[in-house]
Amino acid sequence: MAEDDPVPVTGAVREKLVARKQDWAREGRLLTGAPDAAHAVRLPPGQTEVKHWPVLDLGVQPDVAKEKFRLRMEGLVEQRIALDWDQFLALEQVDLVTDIHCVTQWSLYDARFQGVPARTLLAMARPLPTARFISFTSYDGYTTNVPLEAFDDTDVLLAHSWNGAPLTREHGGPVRVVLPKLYFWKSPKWVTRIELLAEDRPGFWEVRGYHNNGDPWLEERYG
Ligand SMILES: Nc1nc2c(c(=O)[nH]1)N[C@H]1C(S)=C(S)[C@@H](COP(=O)(O)O)O[C@H]1N2
Ligand SMILES: [Mo]
Repeated sequence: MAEDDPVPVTGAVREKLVARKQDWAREGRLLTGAPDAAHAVRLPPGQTEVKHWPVLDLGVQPDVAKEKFRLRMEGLVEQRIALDWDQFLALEQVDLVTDIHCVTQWSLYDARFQGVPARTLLAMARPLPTARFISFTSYDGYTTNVPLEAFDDTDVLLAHSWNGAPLTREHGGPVRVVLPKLYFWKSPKWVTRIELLAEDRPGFWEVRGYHNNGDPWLEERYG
């Protein structure tokens, strides 16, 4: 949790769900061993298409008031950023239509997100040459990590809208990351802090048996 930005949360961490997903990682559940097939198919190995977007989180959904919202980029950067809601919305906005893939096996096609490109924030903060990894922190205390190259991509967004409407609280509003090339646990909801690091820092699921990289096409579920 970002101690300096407390927001009210409702619910309690669903310990049973966390324990079950940790067991899946230990048992290697859902692994199919299917080959990549060079993306000839749209569905990554072991996935099933869903028509309705499921909600998946730890069971704690923070209520982030717009006045309280801050989006920070810090760590190994030339210029730290701390944007409030209006400053965030004043940045260049883009639309992105993409497929998303959750490690619990569902894939949703053609999700339309609107938000600020990751590259816009990186251009403002200017990562130092020593920055190689990203650690995200969310208002529910969730963390996850990706290599800087994975975040520094044209299809990565700080999204605030989905299908033309504000992102609902359950899907991570006011702002979530959308990083479609990796399993969706690498796309933090209710994000507030983006830290640039020299050393990798595994996040919530990464320390509970989930893969550090998480490429759905390579079926990097557990590791
Ligand atoms: N802050 C936060 N972000 C999170 C999670 C979470 O528990 N907390 N769960 C992750 C997981 S496991 C998935 S599959 C997606 C689910 O996003 P959705 O609920 O919008 O489908 O959010 C990811 N981002
Ligand atoms: Mo997930």
